[in-house]
Amino acid sequence: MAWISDNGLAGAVSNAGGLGIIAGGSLSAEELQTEIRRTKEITSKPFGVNIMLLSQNIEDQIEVVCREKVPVVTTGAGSPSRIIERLKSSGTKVIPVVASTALARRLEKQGADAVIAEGMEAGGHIGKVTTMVLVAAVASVVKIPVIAAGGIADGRGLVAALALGASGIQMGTRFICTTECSAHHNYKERVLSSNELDTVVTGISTGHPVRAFRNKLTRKIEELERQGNGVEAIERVAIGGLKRAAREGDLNFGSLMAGQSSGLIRDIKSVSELLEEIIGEAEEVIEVLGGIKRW
Ligand code: TUI
Repeated sequence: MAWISDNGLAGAVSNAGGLGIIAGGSLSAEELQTEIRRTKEITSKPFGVNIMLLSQNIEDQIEVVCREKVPVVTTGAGSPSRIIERLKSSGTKVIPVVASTALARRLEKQGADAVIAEGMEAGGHIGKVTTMVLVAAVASVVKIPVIAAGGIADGRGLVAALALGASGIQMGTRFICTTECSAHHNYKERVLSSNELDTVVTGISTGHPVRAFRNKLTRKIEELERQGNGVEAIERVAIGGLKRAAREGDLNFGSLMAGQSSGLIRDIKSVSELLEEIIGEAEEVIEVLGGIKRW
């Protein structure tokens, strides 16, 4: 969640018992170091950094992560094969996002500590398989823990993920609507007012599918794709879009990346209240399910 998940949000999630993740995005080494050090001031609990594998800065980011002894790295938008060993040798646990069983199997062999099986309900860069199918499929083929992601925003989703064989969940969109999230008010309001049909996937024709709220930017990208334009033309209109959305609150030409779970999100609350609520809901669902008998 580039430009969204910073030290304030990551620190709050770790303090509340989750594993807060700082978005590496396209941060420079210095910027990432600042984020990491501020997170360490907020929390003494483990936290992580996400390395987005399409970023230009990943070599610099890896150096900082190793130097700062960051406990966990998650990766996204590609295969982290070439960076696993370096991270592991500095004591960092590596948890890649996978969008297929093939990659999950390969990364388990290469030493991944767990995998995040992220379905196409998620926001931002996505794969092709739904969470319901991907989590079950990945959990069937690896022995390392599987974390479910994509479309999960409440206790019902948590229990469903556990039923599919996951050991835990990752949430992105739900954390936008927390008091500790620094995203622009307009972004939060867009999540709150949306329903499950308000996101669209652009970029399929270029091989970089991205889910975001439908707006003037996504319509422009769709038009460019229809006309057969390639990555460069699309990048020209999309560049800086995430920052425009998250920092300036530009609802028209910002890239408001969000998952389909935005249709489930109805309030802004603190991270600790949110995690308490989700666990409470999950406990209730488990109790009801425990009472269901075969007829
Ligand atoms: O990475 C994400 N979400 C992102 S990255 C991002 S920045 C961006 N902006 C514009 C275009 C592209 C990226 C915004 N949101 N989520 C994790 C994720 N990883 N979802 C899906 C995947 C994935 C997909 C394919 C991981 C591995 C993979 O492997 C393909 C292969 O090469 O085997």
